[in-house]
Amino acid sequence: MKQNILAGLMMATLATGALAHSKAEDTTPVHESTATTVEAIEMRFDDPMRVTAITLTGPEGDVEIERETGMDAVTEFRALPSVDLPEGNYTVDWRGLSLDGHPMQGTFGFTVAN
Ligand SMILES: [Cu+2]
Repeated sequence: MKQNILAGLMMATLATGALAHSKAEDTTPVHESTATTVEAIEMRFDDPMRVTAITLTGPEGDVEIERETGMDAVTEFRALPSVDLPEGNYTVDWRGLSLDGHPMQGTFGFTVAN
């Protein structure tokens, strides 16, 4: 019984710790916005984040993007699409590690319409 309570407390603490980190709420393009052109994919974090993986998926599948930001933990991440994005809906998926080692992930989407 006592062990169950302890386990429950530890779970709650872990969950709270992960939730305490800000996600990349502040992005370029803005989540659910429509843009005519997209020159850069940007994400801003309240706490430094080491972005370990990022993908851009469009109407024709994965789009190659070139990281300007390396593998250091940063509050501002930037990557550039390697081609002009055709019209359609796009999703950015990223994974990262916060400074204290918590695995984080997020997603945001936008539309390109000329
Ligand atoms: Cu943490």
